Amino acid sequence: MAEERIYEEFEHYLTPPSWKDRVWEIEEYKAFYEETIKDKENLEKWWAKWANELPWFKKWNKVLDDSNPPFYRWFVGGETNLAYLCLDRHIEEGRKNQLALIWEGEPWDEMIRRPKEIRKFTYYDLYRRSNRIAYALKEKLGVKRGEILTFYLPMIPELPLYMLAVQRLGAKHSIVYSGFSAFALAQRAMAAGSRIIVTADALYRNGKIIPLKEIVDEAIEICEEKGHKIEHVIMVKRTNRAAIPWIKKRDIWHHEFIRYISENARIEPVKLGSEDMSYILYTSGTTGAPKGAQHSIGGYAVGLYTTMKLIFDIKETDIYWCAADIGWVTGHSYIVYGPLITGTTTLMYEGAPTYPGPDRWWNIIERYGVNVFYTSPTAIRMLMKFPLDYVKKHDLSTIRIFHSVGEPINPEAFRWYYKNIGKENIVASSTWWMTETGQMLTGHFPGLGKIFPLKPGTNGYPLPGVKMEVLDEDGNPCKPGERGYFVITNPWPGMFMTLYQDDQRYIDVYWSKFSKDNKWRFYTGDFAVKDQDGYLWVLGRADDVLNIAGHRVGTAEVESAMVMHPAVAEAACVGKPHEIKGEVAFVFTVLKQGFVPSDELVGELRNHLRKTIGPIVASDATILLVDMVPKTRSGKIMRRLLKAVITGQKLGDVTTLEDESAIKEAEKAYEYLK
Ligand code: 6R9
Repeated sequence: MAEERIYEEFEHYLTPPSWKDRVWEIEEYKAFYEETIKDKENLEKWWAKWANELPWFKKWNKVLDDSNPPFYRWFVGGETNLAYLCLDRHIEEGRKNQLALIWEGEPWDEMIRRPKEIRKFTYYDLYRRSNRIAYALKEKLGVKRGEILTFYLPMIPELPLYMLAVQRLGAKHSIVYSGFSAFALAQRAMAAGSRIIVTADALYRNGKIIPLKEIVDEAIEICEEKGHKIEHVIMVKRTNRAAIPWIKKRDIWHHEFIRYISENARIEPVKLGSEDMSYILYTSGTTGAPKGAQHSIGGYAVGLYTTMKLIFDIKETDIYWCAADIGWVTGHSYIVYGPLITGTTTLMYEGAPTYPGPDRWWNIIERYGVNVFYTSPTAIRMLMKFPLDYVKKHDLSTIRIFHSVGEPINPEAFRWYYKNIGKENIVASSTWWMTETGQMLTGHFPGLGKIFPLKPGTNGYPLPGVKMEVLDEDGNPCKPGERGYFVITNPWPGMFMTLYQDDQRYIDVYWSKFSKDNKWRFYTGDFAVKDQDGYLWVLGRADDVLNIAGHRVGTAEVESAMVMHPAVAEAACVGKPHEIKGEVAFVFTVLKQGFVPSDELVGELRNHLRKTIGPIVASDATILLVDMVPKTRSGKIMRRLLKAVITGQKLGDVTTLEDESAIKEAEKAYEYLK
C-alpha cells in the first residue's frame, strides 16, 4: 500500500551536524508538546508567556474567551496596535537605527551585476514615512478608524508603508494580489466596501512592464455599474510609462499626495482592542465567491511573534527573506507583520526568480547574506530544473534555516535544497498553515533550542499549544499511517475571527463538518496522515484525492512520485472516471529541459510509478506529456481545470489562473491523445 511505502522509505531522518548535540528524543519532545495542550490552563499559560514578551498599551484580562464558540477571542481586554508593535516600540526601545527593510527592484544593471534600485529602510525610516502617509490619509481623505482601504500594489516598499499607515489610524486593509484581474479586484473592493484604492502605474516582472492603472480603471467601472463608488485612487509612480489614463479629482499620485505633508508629521497609533480587526484578506477559494478572512490584532501579533521565534529562530541580527508576494497571506504575515514585530531585517524583492537569470535568488542570498529563507515548493521545483552551476557559483553559506510553505513538499525537492542550498547543515521543514489560520501551525522548532530529526516531505509537528487530529469520515481519530481529514481541535491566537460580514458561512465552511457534542473542531479542507512518530504529512486538499478501486491516493503523492524520476520537472495528477475502478490517475507531466518526449519514456514513467507508488495507481494511469501545467498566480496547480479538460466539463472560474496557454495546451494534448 502507498502509505507503508512512503513512511518506510523516508524513515531516514536527517540531522544537521551543527545541531547534533541539540536533538530531542521524540518521546522527550512529545512530552514537552503534550504539556502545552494538556488543558485550558496550560494552553493559556503557553500563549501568555509569548504575549508577555510583547509590549501592550493595556494588558489583557483574559487570555482566551471561549464562551461563544466558534467565535474565539484572544487576549480580551488587551489594547495594542500593529503599527505600534512593528515600529514605535522598537524606536522607544532604542532600535531606531536597526535595518528594518531591504528592497530591490527588478531592472538590472549588468555593469555592477545587481539591480539598478536598492532601497534600505531603518525602523526609524519606516516610522517616519508611514506616519507621513497616515497623516495624509487622515487629513486629506478623512480616513477613520474602521474604514477598509483596498490595496492593489506590486512588490514595492510603498505597500508595507501603506499597510502600516492604515494600522496606525485603526483603519484596515484588504490587499488584492497585483496579478488578479479587474473583475476579481472589483468584486473584492465592493465586498470590502472600500472607497479608496491604492495602486501603482505599473510593475516590473520578467523584463516587462505590466500596467496596473488600466486594470484599476476597469475594476472601478465594474464597481460603478453595480452602484459602488470608488472616490479616490492613489497611485505610486513605479515606472516611466507615459499616457497613463487619468480622472481628475479621483486620481492622485502618491508623491503629490504627501508632497505638502511635513516629514515630521506624526499620528499617535490608535489604541485598539486586541480582538478588533486588523485586516481582511480574500482567499483564493476553489469554488464560490471569495471568502474574506478577518484577522485580529492582539492574537494575530502573538501568533506571528511566537512562530517567528520558534520556527524561524529569528534574531535581530538576521537577514530574513520570505520570497512570497505580499498579496498572499504568507506575505502579510511573514514579509511584513511577523518580521517587523520581532525587530529583524526583512527583505523583499520585485520581479521573478528566473530574471535576469535563473540565479536571481541565489544572487540575492549571496549579496545580503540571507540567514533565514522561506519559499514555496513550486519555486524550488522550478529552480531545480536549471543546471546546478547557477547555484554553485554563489556563496549561500549564510543560510541557517530554510522552510517551505503553500503545498506539500515532495521529498525529492526537499533533499535537493537541503543538499545544494543548505549544504546538509540547515534546519528545514514544510510549515503548514492557511489564510484562515493567520500563522504557521506546523514545522520544526529550532527556536526551542533543540530540534527533532528532520524527515524529508513531512510537515513536522504541530506547534506547541496547537492540537491537530487526523479524523475519518465519522470524526474518529485515524490510526498512525492512515489517511484522514486534517482538523484543528483547539483555538490558536493567530486564527481568523470570522468571514467578513458572514458569520454563518464561517460556521458552515469550517466548523460544521466535524464539530459535535459541544466540541468545536476546525476543518482545514486538507487530507493528512500522522505517522507512527506523530509527524504530520499533509497530502493536499481533500478534494484533490483520488479513489482508485477503493484505495485513496493523494494527487500530491502521485506527483511527488513522478518528480522523483530524473526526467520529470513537474506533474499534476487528477482523477479520471473509470467504469470499473471508479477513478484512475491521469498525470499531466512536464519534462526537464533536454528530455525528448517518446513512447518509451512514457512507458518508463509508468514503470516508475508502479515502482514508487504501486500498481494500484500505475496500471490504468494515463501519463500525458505537456509543456506546462495550469497554476494559480500563487503557484498552486489548478487540478480542477485539468479535471474539467479530461471530463469534458466547463472550466468554470479561471480568475486565479496564471497563464491561460497552459490550459489550451492541456486541451490540445488531450484531444491528440483521444
Ligand atoms: C499559507 C498558505 C492553504 C492551503 C492548505 C494546504 C496548502 C499550505 C502547506 C500546504 C502542505 C504545507 N498548504 N502549506 N500543504 N504542506 N506546508 O499557503 O495559505 O494560500 O490559504 O493555502 O495550502 O492545502 O489548505 P493558503
